[in-house]
Amino acid sequence: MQATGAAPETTKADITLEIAPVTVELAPNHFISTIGYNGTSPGPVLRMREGVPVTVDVTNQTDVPEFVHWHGLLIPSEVDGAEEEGTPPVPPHGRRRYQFVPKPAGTRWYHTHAMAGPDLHRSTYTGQFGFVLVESGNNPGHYDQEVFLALRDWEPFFTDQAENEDEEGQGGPQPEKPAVLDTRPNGLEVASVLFSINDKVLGAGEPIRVQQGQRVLMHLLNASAIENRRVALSGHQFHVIAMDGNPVPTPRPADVIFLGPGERVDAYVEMTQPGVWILGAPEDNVRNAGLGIVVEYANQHRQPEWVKPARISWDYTIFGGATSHPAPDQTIDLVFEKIPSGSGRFNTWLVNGKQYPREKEFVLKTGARYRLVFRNRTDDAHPLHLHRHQFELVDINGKATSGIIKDTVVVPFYGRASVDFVADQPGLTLFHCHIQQHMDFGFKALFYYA
Ligand SMILES: [Cu+2]
Repeated sequence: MQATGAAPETTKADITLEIAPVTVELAPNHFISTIGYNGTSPGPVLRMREGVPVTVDVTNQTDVPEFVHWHGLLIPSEVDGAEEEGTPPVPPHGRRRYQFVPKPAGTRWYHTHAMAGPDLHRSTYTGQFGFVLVESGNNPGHYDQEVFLALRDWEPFFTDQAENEDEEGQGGPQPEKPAVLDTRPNGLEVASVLFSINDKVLGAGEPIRVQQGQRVLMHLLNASAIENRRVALSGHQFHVIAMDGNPVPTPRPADVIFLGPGERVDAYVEMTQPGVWILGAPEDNVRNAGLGIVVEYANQHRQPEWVKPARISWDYTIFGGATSHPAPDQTIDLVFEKIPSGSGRFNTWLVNGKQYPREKEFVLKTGARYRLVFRNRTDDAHPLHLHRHQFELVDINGKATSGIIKDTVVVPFYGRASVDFVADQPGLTLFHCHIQQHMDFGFKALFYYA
């Protein structure tokens, strides 16, 4: 394994990525200007072979340093694509070579990992994202076609009107709700009024064309910098087979799929209901603002039909198994809090009472099994991501599960979740909320190895 830039660059790369301004036609005569990969957004689907070394040459045609993060891959800090872990940047108008051995197999993704702060034209607010499919020699299951669907929002803006209608945890147990709530006025949050799946708003692009009797494998990704999202497919059910690229112990149907920023779900759909249907957000305002795509059966020409799903609730644990977890060697409590307007116009986010940067307080022993207890004492549902490792869900708000292996999990507001992981990837390891603004204003921590 060679670190970034260590190989003679006379050898040809397997993959080249160019970070540069792109124009995205979200709808006829509605163009937006952003930054993308190889002239598009999303960038190309990158297919890699599990265990086969890959060389990626990245050129950066912008004026700012960039990082390409390989989300969900178990690779060294030097190439993981996070400044906090010591990955060198792709310099402005420069280039850098990433070399690593992709693993494990599954639906991963790549995206920028720069800071944005108050600049809504930087980092994950731009179009720098795409799927990585790490393929193994194993049979991935039978399907007739495969589609990649990335959920996005565009033209972000600051607002003091919090959008909470989609948050998980309403009516739930709220075990971390403080006895006394902080009622100071909130800082600005980021919102959007224009949504898409891949690069098109609902109805503007080509439909997913299917035939009766087909099984279609859908790779779903929430590539938003901002919000947790749901999608449903009118007239059909999703059959969830993997989360964050990893097969779930109990594959089963779901009317709605819930995805926090950074999360993926692989699901297949049996095409047994001829017609023209809308796959989209169950919230009318979000779907009507673009978050959807048409599914069209052969020889069907009617207007796309939307059918509101019966239930929109989401529960990770129903996809889990019943095995018991090995006892962890150590339990680490992580308490998340918000200081309303703690950074002036913006909120500040604390992990165990402190915002990043912080002391070297989380030091892991190689080979040990850790339990992280996420205590969310805020009124937002946060998608929490651990770099360079995968964790197993232990419980969500006290509901136990096992065998669900993920790299990102949404902790309900005022909720609690526990996850276990084995410290088997020495090197600096970043942990953060995948909502860009939360991460930039304190919601992150570094794990060290002893
Ligand atoms: Cu967050």
